Amino acid sequence: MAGLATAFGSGASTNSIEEIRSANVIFILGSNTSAQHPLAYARVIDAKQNHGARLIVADPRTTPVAALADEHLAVRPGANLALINAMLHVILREGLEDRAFIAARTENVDALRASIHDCTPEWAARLTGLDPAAIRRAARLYAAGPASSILYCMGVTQHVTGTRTCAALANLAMLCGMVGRPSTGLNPLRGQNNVQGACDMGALPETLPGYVRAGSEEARARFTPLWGNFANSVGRRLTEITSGMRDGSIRAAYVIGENPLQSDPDTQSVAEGFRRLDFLLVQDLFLTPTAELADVVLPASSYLEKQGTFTNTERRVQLVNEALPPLPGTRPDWRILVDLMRIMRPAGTADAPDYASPEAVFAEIRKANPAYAGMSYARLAAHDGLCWPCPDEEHPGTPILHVQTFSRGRGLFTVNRFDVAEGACPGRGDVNGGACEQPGPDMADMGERPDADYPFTLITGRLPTHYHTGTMTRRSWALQREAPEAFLEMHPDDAARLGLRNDWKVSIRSRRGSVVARLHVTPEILPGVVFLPFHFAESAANVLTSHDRVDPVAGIPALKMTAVAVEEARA
Ligand SMILES: Nc1nc2c(c(=O)[nH]1)N[C@H]1C(S)=C(S)[C@@H](COP(=O)(O)OP(=O)(O)OC[C@H]3O[C@@H](n4cnc5c(=O)[nH]c(N)nc54)[C@H](O)[C@@H]3O)O[C@H]1N2
Ligand SMILES: Nc1nc2c(c(=O)[nH]1)N[C@H]1C(S)=C(S)[C@@H](COP(=O)(O)OP(=O)(O)OC[C@H]3O[C@@H](n4cnc5c(=O)[nH]c(N)nc54)[C@H](O)[C@@H]3O)O[C@H]1N2
Ligand SMILES: [Mo]
Repeated sequence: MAGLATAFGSGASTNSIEEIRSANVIFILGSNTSAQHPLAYARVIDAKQNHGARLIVADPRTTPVAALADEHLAVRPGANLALINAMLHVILREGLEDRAFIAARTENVDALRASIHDCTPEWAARLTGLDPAAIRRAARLYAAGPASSILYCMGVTQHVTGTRTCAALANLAMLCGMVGRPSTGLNPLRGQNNVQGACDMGALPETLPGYVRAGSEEARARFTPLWGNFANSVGRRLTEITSGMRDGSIRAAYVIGENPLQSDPDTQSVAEGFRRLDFLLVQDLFLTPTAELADVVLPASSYLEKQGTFTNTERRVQLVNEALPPLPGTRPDWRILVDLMRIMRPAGTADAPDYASPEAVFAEIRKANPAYAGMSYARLAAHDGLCWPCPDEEHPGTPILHVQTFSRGRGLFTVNRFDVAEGACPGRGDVNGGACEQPGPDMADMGERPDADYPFTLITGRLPTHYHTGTMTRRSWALQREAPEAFLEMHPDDAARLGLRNDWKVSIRSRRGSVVARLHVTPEILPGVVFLPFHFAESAANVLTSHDRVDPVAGIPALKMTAVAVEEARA
């Protein structure tokens, strides 16, 4: 969101999923689309097989969507930004840019031009491991369009260069005039069914509903009429919360629908933080590892047992209805929150608001976030959802953003350097010689790079058959049958060199800890890179990952780049 908001003024997906079908070129980065976003993938297949679309996929692994690609760019983990900057270089060098669009709709192109002057495909080849000719072909394909659509996911954002790479992708789209038209744009595939909705509601440390900056005068003026006095201040990011637990600046926590003991990086330090709390409240469907540490657990009802809205990746707000009554002893999250608010109101103050129903909550959402103002439960039901912004009750919703102008007026080209000093040591500021325009503390390196002791780069991620920490999917016998245990993907050359065979149990060790998993030898991953899903508590990938390597702007941990050693597990 930070990368796109800087460029466009809005951090949301620009186009709708259905438009993927009619794209001429689809450029997918760091997304295992068939496994994680099957509905988007169905449109990719249709575009490719029935409408002649060309497909470019950047991924260190030969995922099913990469196997389908006309151009598979098997980029080294952490090097996306070098790839994109080289594509920008080729486009400008060969005059493939959309000059009319740049002149009419954007600003700062000269700064971009100067910044990527030396980012030749040959320069990028050293960092990405890619053939310079392949980078040139990808740049030409993307620029030719006429409608080119970019989809990306966690292989882009879960790196220390995540925000800069998103901003660089915005540069790419603007340079070729691929924004504001059907089947173009920049489409971050949102992870959960309602992560877009959570952001729209202000569930981000820096923003309140509608992306109003927390702590600002605008926030005070906008929300005081709705809420009276409220905590108008910037919060902490995820990794800052767990470090706050460790240093004692956070004493209590209320965890709703999240299992940080397995999903946050560096499990040991996360557990240490949670154990230091004076009070932990967990609200979940199941007794997760996090809930086991709690002082109080509030059992919540599942999505099947409640009413409300979800806002999906294309900004479509959809109504869901109660299909089953809540299990005895559980309540929907909204009801628990409202009840807690009533109990916790300071003595002598007016009654906390009592919302009679989810629809009453939605009525307040419409007031708090103008993008939702024109939506009602009746309209959402009648239209199969509406895409925001939808400012009034006559408005049909907005599947495509930035059609006439960008949310910020002109689209802003940004400088996103990716400079690796030759032979620089890992862990120091060896990438980005401070030339990045994004704010941020010490410019991080490109992640934890391999060395003699930890020679492999570990990517952590997902399987099609499980969901995150597995607290839900591992209770399904059918899904368990398909994927009963963790496995580590490794290239045959690496396995041969280490004398390891398929199906052996191996131990994977990082600077933080070690786990055991079964070895899966496959040519569908780059040599030197290994992949471990994070679904399995008994082989928990986040025991290995690091919490102090984060994107300096967004604070996202570098979950896709951990240096590890692999050896036979003899225990
Ligand atoms: N079945 C299932 N579906 C899900 C989920 C689930 O747990 N299970 N989770 C949902 C959520 S919340 C999310 S966020 C999404 C995540 O969806 P994805 O991001 O698609 O899934 P990941 O497995 O995390 O990683 C995606 C790909 O990034 C690649 N990658 C790693 N490093 C790099 C890099 O440096 N460059 C490039 N170009 N690629 C790289 C990996 O090889 C991997 O194939 O899925 C959602 N959908
Ligand atoms: N190493 C590594 N770590 C990662 C990632 C990675 O790629 N690699 N990806 C990261 C990403 S993108 C994500 S999104 C996170 C996901 O991390 P988490 O969100 O912590 O993982 P989940 O297993 O989805 O946990 C969700 C919990 O919510 C509960 N739940 C489900 N529905 C409801 C409900 O309606 N109400 C309540 N109260 N609870 C409910 C479930 O039982 C479950 O315990 O993991 C992150 N961590
Ligand atoms: Mo996610």
